[in-house]
Amino acid sequence: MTTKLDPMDLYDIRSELAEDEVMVKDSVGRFVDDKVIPLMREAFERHEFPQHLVGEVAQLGLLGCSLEGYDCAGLNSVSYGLICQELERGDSGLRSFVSVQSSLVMFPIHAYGSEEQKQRWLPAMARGEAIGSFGLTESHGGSDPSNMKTHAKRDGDDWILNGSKMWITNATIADVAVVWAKTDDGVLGFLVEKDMPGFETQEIKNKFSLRASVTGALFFDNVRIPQANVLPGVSSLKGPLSCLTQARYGITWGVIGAAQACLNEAINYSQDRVLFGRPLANTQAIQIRLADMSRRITMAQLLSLRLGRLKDKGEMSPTQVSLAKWNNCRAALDIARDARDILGGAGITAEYVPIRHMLNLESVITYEGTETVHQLVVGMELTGVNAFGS
Ligand code: TGC
Ligand code: FAD
Repeated sequence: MTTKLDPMDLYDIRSELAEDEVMVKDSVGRFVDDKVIPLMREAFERHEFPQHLVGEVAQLGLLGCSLEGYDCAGLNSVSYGLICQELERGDSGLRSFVSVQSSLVMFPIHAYGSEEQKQRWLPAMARGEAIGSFGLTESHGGSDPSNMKTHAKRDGDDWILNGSKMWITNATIADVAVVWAKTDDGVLGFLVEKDMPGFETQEIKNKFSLRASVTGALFFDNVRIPQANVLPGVSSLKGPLSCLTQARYGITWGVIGAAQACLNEAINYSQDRVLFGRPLANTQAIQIRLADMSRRITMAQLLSLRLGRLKDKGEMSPTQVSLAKWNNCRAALDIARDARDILGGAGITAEYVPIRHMLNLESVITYEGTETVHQLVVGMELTGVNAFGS
């Protein structure tokens, strides 16, 4: 063998990227190496989201980066994917923050909001001065949002909102929550502001996953919402589900970063660790396991790049996103678990990254549609039969 390949990029995906995409990847990569990785272990251990990073993330233009106008960067979808990949190489919690702000809050305001709503929220959110959350899931069954109980009734020019949402990223730090509720006019998106009377939030404090991210519940007790805070452009489940397609796309890239961090740690550790008179990396069994991680990462990279190019041409289908979300999350979680094992006892400590990524990925494979949900979406495409219901 003559050429030396990049262990994190065996198929030289980098050479498929445009110059501006490489610049985005490298600048976010430097930020993650310098500012994110050094503090994530402690943030995870302390169960704290490093909120002071929000300003720097905003300065880099990463919030709402693929939206046009309103102080957003207007980058293409591949660049957004690369940003997610680099951020999640640091920690899934920071990528989650950017996903929610960009794909689940700024995207619906941009796609379905009034001009006044866009002017009010998008520039402030791009600058990181306002934080958003997205309330779709309810405690009685997140996979089936059509069964939502949260509802709003008209009262003159206002709406009265009642119900609750569970497992909401950024719940207690958000200035505005995009809340999806049933109404006589269909499923509508409400911009619920943090100080509206009757609106309460509560953090979930005992997580063993995504500890460096804020997760919580939202409660609505007769919250009065003016008509001006209702997204006028959508009135069905298509609203929230279209946001999920944006966020799931980013996740397909993000988890590659987590997997790369684990593979990198497993390579380094197995080269240093001497057992039975030779480095672990010199054994056939370990090399096969490392090679298998690399195979899975390479397949995930190729899937996401193809998906991104389709998205940029306006040709990406939700089923294709489901296949990649399922494949890439499964690959990353399996890689993280295997890397943890290659590190032996050391692998259970936060001194090394695999266990943190492994625990985070248990959430990532669950949120934005569980693995089963995405398998059934693909199954429905193949058979034409909806196997979700009874
Ligand atoms: P269904 O009847 O199939 O569709 C209703 C309407 O929505 C349209 N649609 C989509 N549009 C865009 N993208 C998609 N992926 C879409 N899927 C469906 C559809 O065309 C239809 O439009 P219209 O015009 O006819 O009204 O709806 P269903 O309820 O039967 O859907 C089934 C299912 C299981 C696929 C869906 O309910 C589902 O995806 N469930 C999973 C729920 C989920 O993923 N929740 C995520 C919550 S948010 C979150 O986890 C954030 S974590 C963020 C972080 O921290 O990073
Ligand atoms: P359930 O829907 O109860 O699923 C339980 C099990 O049943 C799963 O294994 C599932 O795959 C399986 N299952 C479901 N349907 C079927 C079927 N038809 N056949 C066979 N098996 C099935 N939601 C938001 O709205 N906003 C957020 O910001 C947000 N952030 C989150 C952050 C974290 C850290 C977590 C963990 C979750 C977050 N969620 C958020 C919620 C997330 O989207 C849900 O957890 C997810 O959709 C699954 O819902 P559930 O937890 O109620 O599980």
